[in-house]
Amino acid sequence: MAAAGGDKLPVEVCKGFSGLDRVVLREARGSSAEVYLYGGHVTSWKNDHGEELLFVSSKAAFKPPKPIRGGIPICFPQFASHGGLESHGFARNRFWSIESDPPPFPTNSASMAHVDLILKPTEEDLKIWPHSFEFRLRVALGPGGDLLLTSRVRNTSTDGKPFSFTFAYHTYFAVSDISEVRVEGLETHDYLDNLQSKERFTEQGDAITFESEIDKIYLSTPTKIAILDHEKKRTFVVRKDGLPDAVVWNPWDKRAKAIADLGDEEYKHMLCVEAAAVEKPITLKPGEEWKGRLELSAVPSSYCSGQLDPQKVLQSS
Ligand code: TA6
Repeated sequence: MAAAGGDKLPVEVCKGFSGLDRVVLREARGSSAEVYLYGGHVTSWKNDHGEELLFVSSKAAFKPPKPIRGGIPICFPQFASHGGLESHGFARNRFWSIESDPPPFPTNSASMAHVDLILKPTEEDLKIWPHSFEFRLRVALGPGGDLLLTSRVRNTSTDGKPFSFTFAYHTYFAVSDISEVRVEGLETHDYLDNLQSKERFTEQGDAITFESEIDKIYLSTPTKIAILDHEKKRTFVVRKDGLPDAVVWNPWDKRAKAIADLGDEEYKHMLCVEAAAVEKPITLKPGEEWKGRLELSAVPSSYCSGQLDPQKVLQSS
């Protein structure tokens, strides 16, 4: 492997918390990412100044079978409680493997620092979700420090039966102060409000700001969403493909206190914006494959509210 940024390897497998296997990705200009094989879980994404861009709770337990609080949990084959499985499905608390020679990906991420992971069901998994599948996840770090996640789920059943699933990249973004943050791109879209029995509403014309608990599934959303952090003067741009929905979640003070692996005040420094497929489950016949792609960028917020065009921001940065 070629060296990236000094004499460090661009892809390194090492031990993380609790002795769990962890893959570190490094890009020549200094950005980095970390992925735990436990959960296929991205737990760190740093820019070339070494600043952490993802939130991970100080109380996160890196102790199976508990999922890791923060980073990018993979919700599969069920989002939240939309089905009979444990909340957010089981992929986030299974041990994934590194796949050294996966079938070719449609994207050009092979040239970047990347790792390919694979999850297949165990006999125990098949008892609770009786469907054979292969879930391939590529995590890649772009030359400018962008983080790219590509998921491919294949129905490998031999019984001729299709299966359906829901999915989310449950991304926890690190923010300076939730009260100073706005999300643009979801205005005027319909959403299901988890705090109001999943009733359907339409979002008003303004960007979303935060002053209390929020747990909404925005439906049929655009492929680009921006999270503006005024205090940090940073904008996250979320690009997604194959993932029509977008979940926005912050537990706020009361619910945060009820979450054992989240500090009481930590809700102020996190915001989940989750590229997802929830409203319309994905159905795969045997032999079929689904792809869901997430691309995250962090750029300086060099524009005022109301002038947001994430594409322009990226081009001018
Ligand atoms: O994505 C939002 C959500 O489904 C919320 O309802 C909230 O419970 C959150 O995920 C965290 O779920 P977890 O199972 O990780 O505690």
